[in-house]
Formats: sequence, C-alpha cells, structure tokens
Amino acid sequence: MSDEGKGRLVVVSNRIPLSKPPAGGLVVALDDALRGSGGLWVGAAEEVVETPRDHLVEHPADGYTKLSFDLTAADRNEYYLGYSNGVLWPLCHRRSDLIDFRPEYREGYMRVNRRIAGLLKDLLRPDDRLWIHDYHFLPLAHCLRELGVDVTMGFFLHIPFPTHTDLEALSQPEAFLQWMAAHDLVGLQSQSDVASFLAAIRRAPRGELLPDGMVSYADRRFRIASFPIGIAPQEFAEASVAIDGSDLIGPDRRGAKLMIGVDRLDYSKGIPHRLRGFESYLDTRGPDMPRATLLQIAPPSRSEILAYKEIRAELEQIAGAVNGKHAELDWTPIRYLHRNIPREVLAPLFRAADAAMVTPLADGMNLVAKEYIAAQDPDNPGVLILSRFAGAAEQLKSSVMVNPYDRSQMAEAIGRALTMSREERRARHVEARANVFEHDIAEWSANFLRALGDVRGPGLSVDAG
Ligand code: GDG
Repeated sequence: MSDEGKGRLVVVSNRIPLSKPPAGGLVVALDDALRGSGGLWVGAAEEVVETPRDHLVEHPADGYTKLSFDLTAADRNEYYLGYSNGVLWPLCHRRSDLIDFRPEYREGYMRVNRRIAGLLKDLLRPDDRLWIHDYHFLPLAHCLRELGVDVTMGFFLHIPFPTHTDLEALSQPEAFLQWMAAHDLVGLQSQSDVASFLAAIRRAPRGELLPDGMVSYADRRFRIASFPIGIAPQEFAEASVAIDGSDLIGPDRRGAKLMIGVDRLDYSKGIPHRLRGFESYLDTRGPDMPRATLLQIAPPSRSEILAYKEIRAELEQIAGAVNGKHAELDWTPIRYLHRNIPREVLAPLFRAADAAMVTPLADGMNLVAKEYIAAQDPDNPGVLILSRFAGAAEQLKSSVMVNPYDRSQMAEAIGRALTMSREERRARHVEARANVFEHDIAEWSANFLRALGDVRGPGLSVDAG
C-alpha cells in the first residue's frame, strides 16, 4: 500500500485523540495509517500551562506515538480563539463581518506556529511525510521551510477555501497563498474550493497555473486537488440499529413527523435560518400537510467567543417564539437540546427521523449529511434536505437541495420531504448511499496519502512498488 513506505507519517492537528477507544471517523482512518508507518500524531495539549515546555510531551498510544505541544492561556486566547476561530473561521465561512482583528491575535498565531515548527524540526527525519490538518496551522509548513526542513509536506483544509474577495479582508492577503505554497500538496474538500484557490492564484502577480493540477507561486511548485472527506459508514449503519431511536423520543409529538438537525452551535451551520424555514412551513401548512417536530441537537462550541454567545441567544429566542406560536398540548414543534448527545444515541435518532435538515450557510463538507444517509433503513429511508452551500452537495446530488436563505423554499422542501412517496425516497437514497459507502474515510486518507507520496516525483514516491 502507498501509505506504508519507509518514511514515517507525521500528522499535525489541533487535537490529538487521547480518549480510548478512538471516537470514529478521522481518528480511525489516521490511526490505521499511523500504525502502518510507526508514525507520530502531534496536537495541542488539553490544559494550558504557565510556561510552554521546549519539547513535545509523549502520551501513551498503541502502535504509534502521540505528542502534544503546550499552550499558555495567552496562546489559547490569541492563537486558538482569536486568530483561528475569530479571524480565519469567519473569513473562510463568508462572514468577514464577524472578524475580530487584533494585532495580538495574528502575533499569537504566528508565535505558536513558529514554536511548533521549532519543535517539529528536531523530530523530523528526511524521509518522513508530514500531513498538516486545518486552519490552525496555515503557516506551519512555511515556518518549517524557513528553518530549512525539506520533508514532503501535505495540507488538508477541512473548511471552505476563501474566495478572492474574502481573502482581501485579511490585513496581509498575500500571506495566505505564500503559506499554502510551502506545501507539496494542498487538499481541499470540494471542486468549488479548488476553483476558489485557482482563481486566487490566477489573480496573484506571482502565481501561475501549470498543467496537471500543479500550481506555482513565487519560487514554489505544488499540487492542489480536492479530496472530499467521508465517514465510516458501516460503523454508523450498525450503531443505527443497535437501539430503536423512536423509543428514545417522548410522547409529545402525536401524529407528527420527525425531522432532525445536528450541528455544533456555530453560525456557519445556518440553524436560525433552519428554524425560520421550519416556522414558515408551520405558518403556511395546509390541512393535508403533516405536523412535524424538529429535533435540533446543538452542542456548545467555542462559547467564549461573542459571535457564538449571540447565535445561542438568537436560537433560544426563535425556538421559544416558534413553540409559543405553534405548540399544542400534545405537540412541541421544536425540541432544542443544547448539549452533546452520545454517538450511540445519535445514529438511532437519525434512523428514526423522517427527514434531516442539513442547511449550513457555508461548510467544508458536513459529515452529518453523510451520517444521516448511512443510518437510514434502505427499504424505508428518510429524506435529506441539504444546503447547496455544503461541500457534501457536490456528492449527495439526490438530496432535496435548498438555499437556506430562502425561507419559502425551505418550507416547500420540508413539505416535499415529509410527503414524498416511498418509491421516490428509495430512489434518492440508493444513489446517496452508494456515494457515502463507496467514498468513505478510509478511501479519503488513502487517496490523500497516495497523492502525497507521488507529488515529488517517482524518486521520492512511497508508492515505489
Ligand atoms: C469540520 C468542517 C467538515 C455533532 N453534534 C454531536 C456530534 N456531532 C458530530 C457529528 C459529526 C461531527 O460532530 C461534525 O462534523 P461536521 O462535518 O458536520 O462539522 P464540523 O465540526 O464543523 O467539521 C466540516 C469536517 O470538519 C470534516 O472535514 O465536514 O465541513 O466544518 O460527526 O455527528 N457527535 C456527538 N454528539 C453530538 O451532540 N456524539
């Protein structure tokens, strides 16, 4: 296999999975690849410290090494909450209006990335392959190159790539492309992300598109491609039948169809728009249209950041108002849970739901869409209502596609989903299911690692056989 070459795989991501057993998805996929190469997984320590140590700290792991770097309270505030989640997250999710620019955020971001580069430099061997994940580490490869590190470096961005106009909202927009150019391979979620990237390169004075997906920027040449991330569908399908999801939901929904939404409480997920669309459905529902309950699970996320506090308040206000207007003695239209629900419970709930609403305003991929599909009974499947702004929309084309900003379209989609014939539901599901099962997380990591192995030409390829 291509990911079992002689060099080690070294993964860098914001979090290292310290819990056992690993909690599905990315963790499982990388676990295999890391074991295969005796590799390393590097991420942030869970607790902040007063003074960061000058070495990585090793944690017990089976088959490969898990290492953490320290963060101080100031690092967490400036690098993690400030620049990563207060500047880059809104920038990449088309919410430049929410960006909180403070010089100390950018300084903290660069300081932490430089520090990690220094720690990695001492650790890396010439034949290692480095796989960096996500927006917390955009400049890491660049910092490593500045220190003279020459290993093969790949980067995967889990969130949307900003458009050219979005990039202009940064104080130093050209830095973004320069950082990207330090890698040998840049992986993005969707074709639309690749198009945004190429458009930015085309406009950059020092950028050039070369044949075969190669790009040059300043003195660097690298490859860019989309690698749409998947899930572990079999695992989810099995969990979905372990218990009966409809037994888990109380009786106050007599005669109502069940719809589900599951998202970290994040403004990019379009939860208020979803509730508004649902409200429109309830407002305009004719006598022949079914009652419906929307079960919205939204665990807390980044709650120290103002925009997240505000979205929470907004959601609570809308849910209260819609329930006040439409609830009856035996029916609560919106059931909103602001907490984390165990995975073993989520999958059966997905299976019990007649429809899922996955309606982000911007989303790299959106795994919930794929998990909902994997959890369905193929004989009597539910319907996925999917935003055209989720990366998953490029793959799950048989979903009921919506523009989440258009309330009446959302209401119409809900009506359609809840009254759809079994035949049509099956036909749509078969297509989506094939995609989710075929393009799973194992295929995703194998494809990325193969491309990373090939990117420096046959001489350096780990796929030499
Ligand atoms: C980023 C990108 C991209 C959610 N609530 C609960 C819970 N979840 C699980 C879901 C799903 C995961 O969290 C969320 O993944 P998403 O893909 O939907 O969204 P992000 O967290 O924003 O992830 C995204 C992803 O990276 C991967 O590349 O798809 O676009 O933004 O697995 O099921 N899990 C449990 N309880 C909850 O309450 N157990």
